Amino acid sequence: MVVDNAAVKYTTRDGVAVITLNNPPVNGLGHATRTGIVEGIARANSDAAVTAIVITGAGKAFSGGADITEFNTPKATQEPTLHTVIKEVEKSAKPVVAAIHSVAMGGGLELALGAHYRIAAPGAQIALPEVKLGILPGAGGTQRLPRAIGLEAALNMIVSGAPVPSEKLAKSGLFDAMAQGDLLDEAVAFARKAADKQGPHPLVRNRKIEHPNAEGFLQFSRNTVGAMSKNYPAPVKCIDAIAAGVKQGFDKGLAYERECFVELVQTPESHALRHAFFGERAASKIPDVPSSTPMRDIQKIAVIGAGTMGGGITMNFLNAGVPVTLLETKQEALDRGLATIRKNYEAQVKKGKLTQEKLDARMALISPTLSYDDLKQADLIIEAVFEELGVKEQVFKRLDEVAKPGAILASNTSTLDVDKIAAFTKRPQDVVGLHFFSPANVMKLLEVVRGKDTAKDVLATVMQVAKKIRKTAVVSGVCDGFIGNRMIEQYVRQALYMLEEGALPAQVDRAIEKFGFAMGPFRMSDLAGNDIGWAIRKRRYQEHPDMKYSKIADRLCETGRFGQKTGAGWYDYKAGERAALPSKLVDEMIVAYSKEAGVERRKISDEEIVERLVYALANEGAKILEEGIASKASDIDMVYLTGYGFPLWRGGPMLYADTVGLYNVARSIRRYAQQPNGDAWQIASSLAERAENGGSFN
Ligand code: T1G
Repeated sequence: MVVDNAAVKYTTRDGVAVITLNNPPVNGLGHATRTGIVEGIARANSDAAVTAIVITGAGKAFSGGADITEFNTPKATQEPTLHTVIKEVEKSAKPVVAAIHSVAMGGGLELALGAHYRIAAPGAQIALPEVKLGILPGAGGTQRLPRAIGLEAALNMIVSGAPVPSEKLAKSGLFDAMAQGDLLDEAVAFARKAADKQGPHPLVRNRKIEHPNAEGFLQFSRNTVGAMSKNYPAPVKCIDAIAAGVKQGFDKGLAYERECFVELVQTPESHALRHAFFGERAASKIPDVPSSTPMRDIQKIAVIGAGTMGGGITMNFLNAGVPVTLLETKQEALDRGLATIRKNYEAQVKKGKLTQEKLDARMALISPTLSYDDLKQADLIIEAVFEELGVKEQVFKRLDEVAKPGAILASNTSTLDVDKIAAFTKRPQDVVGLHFFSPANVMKLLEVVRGKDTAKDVLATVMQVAKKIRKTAVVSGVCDGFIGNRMIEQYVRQALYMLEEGALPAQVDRAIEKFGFAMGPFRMSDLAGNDIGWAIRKRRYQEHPDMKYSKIADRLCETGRFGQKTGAGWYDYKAGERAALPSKLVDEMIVAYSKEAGVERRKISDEEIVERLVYALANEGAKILEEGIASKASDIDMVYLTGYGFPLWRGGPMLYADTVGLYNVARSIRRYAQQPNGDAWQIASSLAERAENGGSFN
């Protein structure tokens, strides 16, 4: 007999009720699913023909946990809550067996922990990943998992949130059996046998937590984890909830866990982490490119240019086991590029992160060549040659001659117009920008630059390639600097103005690094090379003579202080060291410059520094949204979280502006617009409008 509600299937088989969660894509435990389980348990217990119960999941998961799309909505706490569901499972007079496959995470694992028995298929991912969302297991996981697998193993799983393959937990006490063949068949047979057993069925909650020195272990863990997670409240709370159960027993521990959950789910850090979780997935969805868009078959990759970028790009594909034809114009450049790739891998072998055989296998995937003819069969060709339009023109004209029809031609340009590059070919529909960030084999961010003619299947294809090489791909339209660099330009502009107005490099960097940026603008510039910004500003002065800039950075570059590569930049550097030492000479140069510019230096607070840098990003991001260069605010946040060292626990510039309140952001921007250099603050109309009507970006 089959009784379906929206998200749960109920069938009976050999006297066993099978409750199948059916809430694609991962059987999130939304309200309908939770209701279906409770009803299923009640139905089974009232059916005399039924002796036992199996709970399992349809599709690609047992359950991926609570339905995070319900968070902070009434449905999340609408009865039956997951607590109620698990209580009904534990109270069932007939034995309940959880049949686990593929994924049992978060609330999904907590549901399984409430069952009397658990049987798992090998290869299932088992986790309590709540801490990665800035919360903690909120349906008994901090109380049952330590009782199921022991205090230390449970604490490690809960605090790390990392998945463990089910077979690794086979002997942990979590599973009563591992499936050898068909999981459901074996679960039903197991359930029938369990029904024959007399007496109450076992409950995880009744097990004891054995540990020789629980108090000491918990205190040690709390100190270590506390020190490592200063910007995130959840990890320590996980330990506190576990400790409450150890010290005060299951029920008090459960109540305390609940308190912690309610507190954490409201924190801005959890909001930011959930925003990033969904933002990462939303980025791969392009509004006018349906997910059903057919993709081109990409088997053969070619990279043109074996320099820093070309080498790094190549490594991404080698790491994914994809062969690459690597083209250079001169043998020594090719040899140098190959040597650099090998050196990078050897460094990983030294650190024990890579085996020698893996290194050899990856290097063997490279087909070096000096001839364009070897690119004839490539399905995707990525050029990473010198950033100059004339050079790109030669490359793309040549590609147009040799590349097979349907090959995707991608440019790694970071500043040039992808439409102009596409126009060098007779196939602009096959041209796209793939802007990797240096070091290309490390940085997760990949800006996919969509030209006006770029075909939809090309976009769909490169988004899939990005996923394969584990990049966070964000689609950008064509504009100067695309999304990330266009916004960082306004950020740097404010940084330079603040030097002119009274701040010094170390103060600006310290303030924004305290806010959470991995690196402030001046340390960053010294690392990347001040001459790069200088070249862009020179171009800018030609293209936009109206855009005012503080000339202070040009002064620095005129003295040859390009940063770490010249041993001196905004900071001084001891030979061979990377520590940025405030430079008296540069500070004096800055003070002299203010005088020359007739600017009265004043004390600038850290708060003003952070506001002007971060709001400059949000304001430019708003304009990028208005122009359709980015399709959603979360895309802009993903660019900054994965490519520019923006603090994850603040969720990105757009979410941060929402958190501050756009009304307050607009007020601050208007105040800065009244100050010297205030003409840089042209408030974005969409920001002003949202500020007026209480709107937000996300
Ligand atoms: N709720 C709702 N949707 C979810 C989801 C969830 N828990 N997990 C994934 N999705 C969506 C995701 O947004 C995407 O949607 C699609 O499923 C495929 O995801 C009380 C409160 C399960 C390992 O943190 O780690 O339980 O883009 O691309 O690579 O204590 O998703 O297709 O529209 O990632 O195969 C705890 C989070 C929740 C698990 C599958 N659970 N999910 O990976 O697919 S809090 C988690 C994942 C909780 C309890 C607490 C992964 C996955 P769309 P995907 P995948």
